[in-house]
Amino acid sequence: MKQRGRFITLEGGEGVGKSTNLQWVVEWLKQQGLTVISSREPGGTPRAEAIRELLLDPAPVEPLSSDAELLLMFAARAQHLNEKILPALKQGAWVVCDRFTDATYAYQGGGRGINVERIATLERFVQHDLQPDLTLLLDMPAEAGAQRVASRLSQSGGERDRFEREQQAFFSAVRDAYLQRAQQAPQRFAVIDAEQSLEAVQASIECVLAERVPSWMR
Ligand code: Z5A
Repeated sequence: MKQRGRFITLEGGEGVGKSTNLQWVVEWLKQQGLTVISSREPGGTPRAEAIRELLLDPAPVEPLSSDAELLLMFAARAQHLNEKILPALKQGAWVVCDRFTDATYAYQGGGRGINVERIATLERFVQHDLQPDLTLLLDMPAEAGAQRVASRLSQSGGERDRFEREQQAFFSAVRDAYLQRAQQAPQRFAVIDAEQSLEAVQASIECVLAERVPSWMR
């Protein structure tokens, strides 16, 4: 029987560099001879991407309640897990994902103020005992992340999504919740200073990967 693949997630507030570094992590793992797929949340499969559209819609026909937002996050996750993540891990592929359930604790828990016990109940229902093997938390002050997003949007002419329209206080609460999660599970999390240059961020990530990945390949 094939050895189960490993599950690595990238987390952090807006603009911290998750998308930029995700591909770099994938390439690093491939260079070790591993079979790797990348994905993102919310989304990752056609139906889960359709739910993402609902969640990010900057001008919804009616406000989205916090409870509906939470349930849609887990609906998308259930689909993503069953259709993509679990089959890939079972076949021995490694999965690198831009956000996962820590984002729910940070945004719906920290940002929206939903009780963490309710989130934990849904987490158990959808994931059973699945947890990422490693979570790279790219951390920087919320204001700095917002500046990166603003300059990216001014270059691309893109529109802010429903989350990107939130206030600074929301993003500061998100950051605090992420850091609290990292403190609660230090063996799973690696906190990376995302304010450094891209080269320095990638050097920090490489240290973490070089320390953990070889033992998982034996
Ligand atoms: N959400 C939720 O509420 N609950 C959940 O359970 C889940 C998600 C799963 C969609 O996420 C939204 O869903 C998200 C939370 C919510 N909303 N927010 N905010 P998303 O991942 O699609 O959106 P995002 O977090 O806003 O991603 P982003 O803005 O694309 O940020 P990023 O991927 O972390 O950053 P980036 O695009 O790689 O980099 C941003 C810019 O900075 C870009 O121009 C880079 O070239 C630049 N950059 C990156 N690194 C550096 C360094 N080191 N130095 C200088 N410049 C850099």
